[in-house]
Amino acid sequence: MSSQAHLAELLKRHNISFVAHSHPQTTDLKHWVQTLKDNHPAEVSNFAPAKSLVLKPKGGAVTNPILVVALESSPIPINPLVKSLGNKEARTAADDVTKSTLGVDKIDVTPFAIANVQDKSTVTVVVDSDALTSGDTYLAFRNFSSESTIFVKAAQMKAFLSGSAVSFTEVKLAGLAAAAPIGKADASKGPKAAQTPKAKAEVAKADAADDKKLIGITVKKDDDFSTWYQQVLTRAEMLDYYDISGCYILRPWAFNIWKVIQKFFGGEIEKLGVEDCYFPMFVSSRALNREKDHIEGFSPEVAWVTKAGQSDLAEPIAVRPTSETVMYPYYASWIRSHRDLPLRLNQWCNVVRWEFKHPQPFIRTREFLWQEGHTAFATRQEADTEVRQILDLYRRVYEEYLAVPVVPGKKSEKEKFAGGEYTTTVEGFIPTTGRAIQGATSHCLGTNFSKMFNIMIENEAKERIHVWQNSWGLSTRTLGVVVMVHGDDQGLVLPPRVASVQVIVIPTGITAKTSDDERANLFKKSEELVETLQAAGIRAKADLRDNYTPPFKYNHWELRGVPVRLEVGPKDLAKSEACSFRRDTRAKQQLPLASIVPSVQSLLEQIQSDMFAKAKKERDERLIRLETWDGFVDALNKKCIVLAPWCEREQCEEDVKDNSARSSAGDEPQDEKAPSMGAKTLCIPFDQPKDGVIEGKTKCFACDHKAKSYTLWGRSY
Ligand code: 86X
Repeated sequence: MSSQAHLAELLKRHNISFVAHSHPQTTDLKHWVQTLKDNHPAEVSNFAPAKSLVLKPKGGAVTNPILVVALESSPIPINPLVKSLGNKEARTAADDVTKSTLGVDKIDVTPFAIANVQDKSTVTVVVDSDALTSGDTYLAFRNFSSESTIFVKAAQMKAFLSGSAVSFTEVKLAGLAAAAPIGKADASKGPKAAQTPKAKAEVAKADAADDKKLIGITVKKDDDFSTWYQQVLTRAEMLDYYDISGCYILRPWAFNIWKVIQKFFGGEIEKLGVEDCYFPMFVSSRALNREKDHIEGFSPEVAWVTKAGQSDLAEPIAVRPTSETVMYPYYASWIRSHRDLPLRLNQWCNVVRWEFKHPQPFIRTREFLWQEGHTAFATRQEADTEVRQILDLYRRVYEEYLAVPVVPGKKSEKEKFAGGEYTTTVEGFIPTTGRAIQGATSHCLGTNFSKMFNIMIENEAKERIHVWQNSWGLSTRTLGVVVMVHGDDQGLVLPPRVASVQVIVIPTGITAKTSDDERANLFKKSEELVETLQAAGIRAKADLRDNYTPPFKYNHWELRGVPVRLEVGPKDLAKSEACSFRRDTRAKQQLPLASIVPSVQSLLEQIQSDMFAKAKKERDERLIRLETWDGFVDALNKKCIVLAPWCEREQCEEDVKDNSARSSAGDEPQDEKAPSMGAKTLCIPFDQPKDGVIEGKTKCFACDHKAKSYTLWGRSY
């Protein structure tokens, strides 16, 4: 079997999807790269050529190879790299070593060769973090001994490596190379060999810079927002990529925020009389299709289960994209009289919508978590009241917990949920991209669904009437919004109310002269401080790891967005103080330990309200009020949203969208790099300007009709 066929077989066996591409034999890496540039399959337009190299640590066992996978364009600084892994030196492995350990010839090495290794714990795999910045990018792997290339998505390769038992690390190779001393063939004799105190200090500084490169955020939020967002999410350990496009792993650091939202919102709806429940995730096609009319537009997104093992199911079963069709047949059977009302149920669950637009973690994913509330009332008025109560709770989730300002309002006819009577929404804003984002929705379904599902009661006047229904949902999109709004070039910035660690205590000021007793005392005092804070209900934690320096720990917790750091050093203790650092402004302040609890409490509250005020100021500065079309497209291009008087006609809304699209071709943008999309209405804010529309007088900003309301417009997610 040719090596290429072998690789294809191997990938199939591991369920890794790939694209195989034949081309003329290539002579060397450069030639190969050029060949791919000139001629590659259309579906992999977004790809990066990769190279693989096998190293054998010097003095290490022949059977403990290091497999390095890098972008073709990245340098592989061998010695700095192996040193960062804790080895002394290494050299490229000889042909026979490669063959005996990875089961392939040196020229055929790819990361997938580890499938051939019996004891995977013997192999270390290092992947160039630049190769992983976008999980959706295809990596091209060349099989030198054949005439073809295999393309695999970076996320798939990563998932394959993470799922195997090899020790797998990501390293920023370009950063390592930059930090390596120039002109030294042997880097091991470089920095660490420094002898004078000054040279040692320089080395320490360079090492710290190195550490930061490897683990920190390497791009600026304003320069490359999408890479920044991916790096923040993965390096702050909120999320990991998965080997199915559009699906992501929510790690505890993210899930803890979700739990805070669940606790607040769950508690509030309980007070309103809503009860939690759980319905199955599967829907029969018969049930799903009862809602045909408005399902129609959504049907390409429905995921179906068609098989159990190898045998086809008698009937395919859908995975819920939302639960109206799952729940309402049972509402029909449970609701008989007005005494059965109101029926108010909520469930926290996952839903699946197989979208084909560009996925983005938390913001647009194929599976997501949400709560969906489904309620039924005897009267329109009760339903109306609830719609607004729930919407106000959504506003509070964003404003009081996530410190993100939102605009509550009503959706236009074009943007509302087609199955309902009207839709209300809270609209957020991402300043960096200038795009608005729907935060949550609360719908009045009217009697549309009760008519479809025969949900009827006999009212007090003994008339058979259809019940009034609402549905409302808030999803894990919230987590994406909080990251996008507050994060900075150092990483995540968490609002205190949702941070699972609000205060990180770090002992510092330990030098060679510090005695063991002094050091022990510092650690003890740090622990006591944490206990004091915890007793007052503050989510505090001490970082007492002894294998990391204080600056390393500072970076570690800053990247993860912890709102407050307390540094405790011998000098602070001598004065009975701690030094506080706030993540949002980076301001430092000495705090007396005697009053540490109230000081930290008020600091956390201050941070929470300052973060909201800052986000609101930024949003308000980009919310432009216009009376006419003049300046509309210009405002959008300057990353603003616009409040303008509008006639509320659907045709007008479509015209605005067309006339504000930068290019008429391709309406949906791939991501924020393509801000050419047209503007949509975001909502008709409930809070209308004081000097608002004068009925019959004020003109629509976009056409010759009379305006009905001030409406918020913008490019949106
Ligand atoms: C609309 C409406 C509503 C309960 C909410 O917005 C909040 C919580 N549901 C959801 N919607 C669909 O009905 C829908 C249906 C199918 Cl089949 C689909 F594939 C996607 C959908 N997306 C949204």
